[in-house]
Amino acid sequence: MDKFQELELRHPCFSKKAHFNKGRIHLPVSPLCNIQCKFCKRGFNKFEERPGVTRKILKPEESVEIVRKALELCPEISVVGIAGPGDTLATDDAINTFAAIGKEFPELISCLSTNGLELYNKAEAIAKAGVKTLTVTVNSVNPKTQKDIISYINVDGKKIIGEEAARILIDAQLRGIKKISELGVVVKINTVLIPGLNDGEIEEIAKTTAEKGASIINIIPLIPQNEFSDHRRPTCEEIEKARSDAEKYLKVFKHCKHCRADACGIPGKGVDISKLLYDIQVEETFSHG
Ligand code: CLF
Ligand code: SF4
Repeated sequence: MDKFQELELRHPCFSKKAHFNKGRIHLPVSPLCNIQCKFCKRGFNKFEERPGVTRKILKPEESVEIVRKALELCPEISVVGIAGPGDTLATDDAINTFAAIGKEFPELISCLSTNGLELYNKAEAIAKAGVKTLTVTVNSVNPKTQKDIISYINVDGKKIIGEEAARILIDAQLRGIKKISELGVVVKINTVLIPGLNDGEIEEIAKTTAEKGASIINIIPLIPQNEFSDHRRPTCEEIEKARSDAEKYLKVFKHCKHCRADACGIPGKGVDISKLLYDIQVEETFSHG
């Protein structure tokens, strides 16, 4: 059995079957982001079911006990993911967390989700921390489109905007995907489908990322919010078209649940047990997968 076939049995974001009988826990340890996507609205609450939302930020050292508790409540958990609420590589919290989790629970699959800006720079550290699967959100490989999806990026404390920012991000993502794939990590692509912006580019995104080593893609329908609150969601037909465009080059995962940054449980069963893990009062004050 090859590495991908094994993931199809054990990782709920790699196959329909595993999605309905395997669990994942997300550890919300990454507080900051190094770019601004125009559709992103991060927040803290306990009711919204979408990326970028968490009840709290967990400290890396609190993670081991949270995972232990989660496994008691849901022994089907086979994946520990970190997907926010900010970018997992904007700080070292995610890498440090995986290093600790790997020592304590070596049987669990470590899964990281990132915008990819720092992926090339941190690839060795990611592989060394035991990450086995990694998702990069690639919304365009064309700087003229990407510049309309992001407001800015931050590199070494410098804010960069426009096409220059878009070019740097795309270049970092593609170099990062190639490098981390060569280090043996299985790469999944998440693409937010934005009608009128990138819907004609899905085939190109899949072809380009497959050439760099990606194995599978997940098309995520836009949730209109923040600067994109006036945009519309893609229709079911548009989502199907995007999936069949992508399928020419990559396997397509079709069961995504837009998980919160602190989600826990078997995604296909639709029951989130994270409320049982975080016994706290939160203020109502919002990734990645
Ligand atoms: Fe989490 Fe993402 Fe890993 Fe899965 S979620 S970091 S690859 S363990 Fe999965 Fe949730 Fe969709 Fe993400 S259903 S949002 S694709
Ligand atoms: Fe950052 Fe992810 Fe939000 Fe984009 S979607 S701004 S990469 S946290």
